[in-house]
Order: sequence, then C-alpha cells, then structure tokens
Amino acid sequence: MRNPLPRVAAIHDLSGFGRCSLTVVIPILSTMGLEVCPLPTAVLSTHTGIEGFRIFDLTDQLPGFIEHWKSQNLGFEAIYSGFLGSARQAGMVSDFIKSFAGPETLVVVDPVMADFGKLYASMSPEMVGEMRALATQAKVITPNITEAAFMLGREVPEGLTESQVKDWLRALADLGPAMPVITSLPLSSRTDRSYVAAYNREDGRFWLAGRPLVPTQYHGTGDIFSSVLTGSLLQGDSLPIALDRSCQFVATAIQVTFGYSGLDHHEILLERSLGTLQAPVTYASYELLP
Ligand code: PXL
Repeated sequence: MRNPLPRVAAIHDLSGFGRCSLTVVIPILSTMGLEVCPLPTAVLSTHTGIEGFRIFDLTDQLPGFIEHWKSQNLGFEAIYSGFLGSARQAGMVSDFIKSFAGPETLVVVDPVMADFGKLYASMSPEMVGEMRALATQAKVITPNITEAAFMLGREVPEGLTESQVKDWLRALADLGPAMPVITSLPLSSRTDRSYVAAYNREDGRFWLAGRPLVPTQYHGTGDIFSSVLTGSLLQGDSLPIALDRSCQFVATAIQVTFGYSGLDHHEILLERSLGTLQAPVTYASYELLP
C-alpha cells in the first residue's frame, strides 16, 4: 500500500550550524507535503567548511538502524542520500536501496564530496570510487561540476560548450542513472547566469535552467537544489519543471539572503523562502538543449 503522504528516507548528516543536509532537507520536503524519515550519517557541530568542526561519524550505528527499519517493514516512495560520514557508508546505502527500493521508488543520490575542484575536509579519496559505485543504484544523481569530474575521472573544466555538457551528461548516464543532473555548470557561451542541466535517458532530451548570478557563494545551496528536485519529482513534475523549480528556489533563497547586510555565507535564510514551494508553477524558464 502507498503511504498516505509520500515518504522519503533521507540519508544525510545533521550539522548544527551552517544550513545544509538535514537542516534543509527536512523543512523543504515537509513544506512540499512529504514525510521525511532521516537516517543520519553523522552529527557535526557545523558543516565541514568551518574550521575546527567536530564530527561524530555514525557508520557503526547505521546497520542497526537499518535492521530496525526492516523489522518494521517500512516502505518509502523515495530514497535520497547525500553527505556520508565515511566511504564505508556508501556500500551500506547501496544495500539499503537494494532492500527498500521497488520498481516505483525514486532513488536520488547526491554524491556530496567536493566543490571548487577539491574534496571537502572530511572526505577520503576512496569516497570518489564509492560514490561512483553508489550512483549505479540511482535514478537521479545531482553532482556539481567538480563531483561530476571526479566521478568521470576527468579534469574539472574551466568552461564547457553546450555539446560538451551533453557529452558529460551522457557519460554520467552511462554509469547507471537514467536522469543525471549537473549543477554549477561553467557554460562558456553564457557567463551571465548560473546554470544547471539534466538529461532524461528515457526520452533522449537534455534540459537547461539558469538563475541570476550573485557575487557571493552560499553554503548548502547544492542540498537545497537536490531537495527541491526530489520533492518536485515526487509530486509528479516533469524533469524540466523539477529542474527549473529547484533552480528558481535556490535563486529566491539566495536573493532573499543577499539583500541583508552582515550575513555570512553559512546563513542562507531558508525560512524566508520556504512558503514559495507551496505556490503553483506559474512560469517556467527551462530550455531544451538542442
Ligand atoms: O552541502 C554539502 C555538505 C553537507 N554536509 C556537510 C558538509 C557539506 C559541504 O561542505 O560539510 C557536513
């Protein structure tokens, strides 16, 4: 039987300060009318971008948590993973997907491990191969351009043409996922906006969506993007609408925050924009990549 509210197993860390992972996944998916069941991978004082962060890795606890869920016969409409506490957890998440996902389950893997050309502070080099293996189990993956490069064993590009973007997306789809998405795309022909692109292997179409550039970077926007994308697909939206909604929501959250003075890049004001997730889609600006 389907759950009355679509239920999402959310496999991410809990960071006390610095909006990211579960502190954005839960409010976003709840606002979108979905029930979130968190399976925490680690508990941190702050995300790993703040010096001196403390981390409690839950790798040894995960198997017991998962066994207990199995004993309760829990069912999920979606399984959505992100930041892992150790490379060893990737195999556990893979097993989790094999045990809990049916043919209709939406499996989203955000291979959180790197940005701006380098691995995050807590990531070991083994994480790259482990994330690549985990991605084979997913329908949707949402790497940023650095993570996509690491997964494909390519150099992080300075710029990409639209036809190169299609090649990158096809290469990601060859790893397994039918709907790969790449964020933070360095599109050489369009430097006016920040772009994301997606490919649907089932119909062979490529999609592009963009948002205005703001002269700063906010932490956690990748998690915000992937959470809205997951929620939107679960609500039944098409891939380009889900892509556009996620991109426009990130734009709104950034612009809502950027207008204040004195806030730093850890403090995206998510609550100021959450309500917009309940508005119907009234305008979409995605493009088909020819
Ligand atoms: O936003 C990705 C992310 C999630 N969780 C933790 C992080 C990061 C990125 O740095 O450190 C703990």
